Amino acid sequence: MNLREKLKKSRFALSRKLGEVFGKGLDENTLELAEEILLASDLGWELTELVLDRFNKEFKINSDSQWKNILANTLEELIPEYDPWVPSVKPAVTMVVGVNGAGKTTTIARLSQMLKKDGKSVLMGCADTYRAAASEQLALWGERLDIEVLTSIEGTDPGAVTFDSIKRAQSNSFDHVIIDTAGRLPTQKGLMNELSKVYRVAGKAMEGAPHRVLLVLDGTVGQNALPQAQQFMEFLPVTDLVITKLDGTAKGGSVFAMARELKLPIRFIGVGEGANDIIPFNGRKFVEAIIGGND
Ligand SMILES: Nc1nc2c(ncn2[C@@H]2O[C@H](COP(=O)(O)OP(=O)(O)OP(=O)(O)O)[C@@H](O)[C@H]2O)c(=O)[nH]1
Ligand SMILES: [Mg+2]
Repeated sequence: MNLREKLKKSRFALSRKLGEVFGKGLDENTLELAEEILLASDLGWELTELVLDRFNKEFKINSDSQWKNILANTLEELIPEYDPWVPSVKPAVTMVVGVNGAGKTTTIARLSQMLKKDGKSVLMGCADTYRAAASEQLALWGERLDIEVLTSIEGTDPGAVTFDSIKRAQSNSFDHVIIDTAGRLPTQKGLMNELSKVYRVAGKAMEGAPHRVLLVLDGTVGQNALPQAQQFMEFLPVTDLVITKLDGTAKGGSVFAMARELKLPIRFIGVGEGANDIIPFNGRKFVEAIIGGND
């Protein structure tokens, strides 16, 4: 997969535009224009100031590679290398949460496929018992990717499906269980309490479960997703982030703001609608894709 191609909107909005500004030589307008571009790519106020400060201090010669190096180094420093996300237990239980339409179900299907390709067995459990079509959607992915699914009936208890999924995975020696949950807004307190309950039920089915709680964020929302993410984190011990739809946005800069503000590992990013359009996130590669090389 060509990451640079997938992230071309962000690349264009950040790197290409900055290239144009710096290419004209340095004058008093340069940094002001750079500021506008950095803010538009959703880097956020603090990070934008940080980058401008570096430009101000370090930019001396008018060479293309120099501003790129300054920007790339500054952004790369914000993203540490992460430990592996999969715990060494069997089954490893992952719960996936987020607001409506963020890309949870798609992420689960793609993640399961990735694990399957890695030789792992996966059970996808549908604890989204709200939407009539939720179970069918997951079942369809299951058929398509040849991955087992535990479906649920609309209106039933999401905790029950979670419990059954983990028990089935235990008795059939699955490596992974990934639990899909219904989309909800953190302001919907009843639904949020229900999510906490699903979390607790998982722990009753298997000690220590769920081992990972992935919060899926819609990348097109950019930094505006931050308060929502923080509210989710108040209800649940979220362990990792997934940022989807980065193919459809010029706000790729928000990834750095998220990493900085939420202090959680960004594990995967979604860069398209296809079954393979999820990739393990790597800060250096991400920076390279939106800044590195020539256009
Ligand atoms: N372009 C693009 N589209 C995506 C990506 N990830 C998900 N989508 C699309 O976003 C839409 C919603 O995805 P779902 O996986 O159903 O989202 P969800 O969070 O499960 O939604 P609810 O269960 O209704 O809360 C679908 O049309 C997906 O194809 C991505 O990385 N890029
Ligand atoms: Mg869903």
